[in-house]
Amino acid sequence: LSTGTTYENLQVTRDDGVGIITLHRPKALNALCDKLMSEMTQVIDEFEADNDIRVMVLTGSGKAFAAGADIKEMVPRTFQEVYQGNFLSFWDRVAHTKKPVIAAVNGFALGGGCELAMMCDIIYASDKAVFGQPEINLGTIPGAGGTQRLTRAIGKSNAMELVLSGDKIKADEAKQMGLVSKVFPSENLMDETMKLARRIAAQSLPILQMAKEAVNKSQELSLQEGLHLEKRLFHSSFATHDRKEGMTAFQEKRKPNFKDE
Ligand code: CO8
Repeated sequence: LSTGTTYENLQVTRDDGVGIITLHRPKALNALCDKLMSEMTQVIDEFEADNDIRVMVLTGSGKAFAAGADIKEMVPRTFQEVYQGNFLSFWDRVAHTKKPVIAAVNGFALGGGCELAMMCDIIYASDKAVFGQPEINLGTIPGAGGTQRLTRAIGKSNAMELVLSGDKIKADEAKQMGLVSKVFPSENLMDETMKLARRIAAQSLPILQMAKEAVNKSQELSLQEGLHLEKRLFHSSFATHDRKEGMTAFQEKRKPNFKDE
């Protein structure tokens, strides 16, 4: 990442191999306007290509993670424009990152904000987080995974209730449904997220990527195909230095020295 690059809608920092992207558009609760999303795509491309970055963290500033797509920007758009221009098609960049991504949801994660969090690999939430797919109140439906990723995460009845009613849920309910993996007091959220990020960053990157690929494919493949892919990736790990090192270190009762090879 070119040092000193400033973004209109993001704060970008690096810490110990962890690349942190903070959505920062305070006047609109970090609503996802086109500019914000293209800036985020650019930063993710740079982090992906940067050998010093091993894990990414996505969070929001102030009382929101992201309050959704920018409604004011969408008001005048026509069907022809959004269909022919394939509106939102590039907004899923984060879902295609090979490096692990943790969402630290500190406040509102609504509509596209909830969908963005679900594109990440792990969701940690603060006790102030609020999740929902309120698009139905705007006369539209979720457009970036709110009917698909959400249903896989929390089951049909829960997802249907949120999508049809537009109701919001708090962090503890989201945890109970399996949408988020842990909830922390808001002042501890970033510390806890960074602890996890650093622990993940200390592992072998190619092995992390195999694990991530295998878990993600469970959302798309049949059980037989998924088990087959898992087995092949497991076999592939035996082609690496780090697999040999990890098992040898266990045998020798010492810490492994992974080399990403
Ligand atoms: N778009 C544009 N501006 C917004 C948005 C938004 N989504 N959310 C909040 N803002 C603005 C408000 O208009 C307000 O600006 P102003 O002061 O200029 O009027 C400012 O942010 C502060 O908001 P509020 O005064 O409303 O703050 P409150 O604390 O009273 O309420 C809420 C917070 C409950 C979050 C409320 O702002 C709200 O309901 N926001 C809209 C939530 C919503 O409906 N989101 C879904 C949007 S549709 C969508 O996301 C489609 C998904 C497409 C895919 C995206 C791919 C990643």
